[in-house]
Amino acid sequence: MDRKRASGPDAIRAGADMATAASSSLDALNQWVLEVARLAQPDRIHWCDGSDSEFDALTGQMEEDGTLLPLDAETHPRSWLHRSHPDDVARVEHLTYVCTSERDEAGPNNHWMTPADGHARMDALFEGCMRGRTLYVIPYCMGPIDSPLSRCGVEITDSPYVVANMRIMTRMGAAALARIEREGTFVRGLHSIGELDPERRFIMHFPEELTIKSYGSGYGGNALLGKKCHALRIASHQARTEGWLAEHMLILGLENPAGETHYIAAAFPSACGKTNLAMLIPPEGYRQDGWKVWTIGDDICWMRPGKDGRLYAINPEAGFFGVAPGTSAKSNPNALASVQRDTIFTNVGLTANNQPWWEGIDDGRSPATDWRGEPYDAGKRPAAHPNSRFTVSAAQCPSYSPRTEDAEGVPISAIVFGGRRASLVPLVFEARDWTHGVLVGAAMGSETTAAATGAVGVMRRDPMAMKPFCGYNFADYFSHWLSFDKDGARLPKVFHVNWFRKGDDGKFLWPGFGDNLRVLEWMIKRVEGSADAIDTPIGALPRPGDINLDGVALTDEARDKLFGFDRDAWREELDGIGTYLDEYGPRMPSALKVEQQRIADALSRTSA
Ligand code: GTP
Ligand code: SPV
Ligand code: MN
Repeated sequence: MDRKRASGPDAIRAGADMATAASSSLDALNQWVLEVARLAQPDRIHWCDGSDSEFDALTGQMEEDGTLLPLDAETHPRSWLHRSHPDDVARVEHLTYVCTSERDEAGPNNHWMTPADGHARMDALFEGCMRGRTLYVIPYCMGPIDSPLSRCGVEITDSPYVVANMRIMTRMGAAALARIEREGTFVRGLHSIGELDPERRFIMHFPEELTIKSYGSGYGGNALLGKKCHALRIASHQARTEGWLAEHMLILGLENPAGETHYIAAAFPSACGKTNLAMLIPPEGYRQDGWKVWTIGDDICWMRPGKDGRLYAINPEAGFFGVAPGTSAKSNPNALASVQRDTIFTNVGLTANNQPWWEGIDDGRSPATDWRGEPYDAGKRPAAHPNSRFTVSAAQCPSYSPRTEDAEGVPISAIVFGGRRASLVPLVFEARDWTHGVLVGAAMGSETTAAATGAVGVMRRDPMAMKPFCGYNFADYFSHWLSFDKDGARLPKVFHVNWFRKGDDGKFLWPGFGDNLRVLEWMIKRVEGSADAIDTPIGALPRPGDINLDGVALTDEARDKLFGFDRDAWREELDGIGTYLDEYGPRMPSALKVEQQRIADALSRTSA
């Protein structure tokens, strides 16, 4: 079958020929492409093969039409800046829907519509929307191409920027198509940038049909459908029925001086530190002793129990779509090294020499142009949008782990939950068992960030960092998590961290970044049984002496707040958690409510 024939003016007719000639497992795909073409009326259809020449042609075309601005070729070879529409700079949670036949399936954590209403609404938007445009068919694989944990999808889009990003973020093209042909199943993602009108924008999911329809945005998680739409919302739904977990987690390997590596998965909400932790460079003394962090993934983790009862994880993605602001040689040298070439930057500022620039890069250069393409004026707006990002292949990261390609995944020793909490929550604590760990995840709170449109800095419950991403009712999701605790399971220990505790002066009390390794070391020693802690009603807390703080200057206030807990304030927190669990009604597993009550009771007893 000559897929090349399907691009060009006769594409739709050629597609029809293909459909009759194709093997049965590709029939459904061809049929769908034809249906979409009939609805959206593109001028051309292009089947993406994922080749270098295709990427070069696409980026060349985008340079010509101004979608991509080439950066300084000496300092940033094969790299570009894309400026998105100023009303299209982040995920849109209020326009994101999960369409299940029963409303309770989607749960109070999702916006809901019936599948029939969802399709009707979206199909009306898609009607004729690709006239004058090319329809790109992107076959992709989430996860190593030969891994049993991986899943395939096909995104149809009219945005070449999306194609270029998907090429970096997923295993895209011929190999994915071959796997789809073999398996006969794939997630369907239909996307159009439409008019980029916030009033005509929806991100809809039909988990029962393994289908996504997204219209009116070209940005990140709204448009790169393999990422949040497939790998979290649809995949979480699949994972529930197939006995695995699809999570908003980084995966890292922590190698100790003895050369042993433990793998850690950590769920922090958007813009709360996953990329940074995944690429951490240990403090000087640790480096000398032989500690090393290996990066497997920075945003999404799929894991399932292996034969030995442990959880094995893969990173379904192949690239990073990372937050630019705050990335510096000091905070995240690995990220900075990764983005020196072959990178697409979105909504960052520019220096006078066409080099990318963002707040916090702190390298002595200064911005000339802001993310909207206007002369930089500090009084007007930041040079880089707070949610500006880089898209780069994971393999370009100096700490990239070869185990990322491991078809079986890596065994997870610890799961870490964490949020952005200016008050109350200590630096780290350990859950006493799996059920307590699930409650700790379910009760996660965090202040909102620029990764989604809406107010920033508002504290909300964001269970397991999945509030915007769980494709079904949270009550059922917590039950699913609890179900992993069964005979033969050797589950990871569960921890909670807070890098963002502030002092009375409003400044962060913990240095964070590389120094977070000190906390990871304690966790791994807890896993191995060689570090101390004190048991408290909220979990096991290290004393300052249990964590290596050599070279870290902490004030008395910092020590008290990072390593202590305020009983009265936690009693209130537990009340809040109880109220939150009750919002889910009788579907909420009783084990979590019993656990919440156990801790609330323990807090009352110790107050006497
Ligand atoms: P998404 O890609 O949106 O899922 O975000 P993420 O969780 O990967 O967050 P990322 O690592 O990009 O960090 C977001 C912001 O938090 C950046 O501005 C970082 O500089 C900042 N940050 C990350 N780690 C730390 C830390 O340990 N301490 C402090 N104070 N800030 C941090
Ligand atoms: C997030 O918001 O958690 C991200 C960026 O990782 S996006 O791809 O837009 O979802
Ligand atoms: Mn994310």
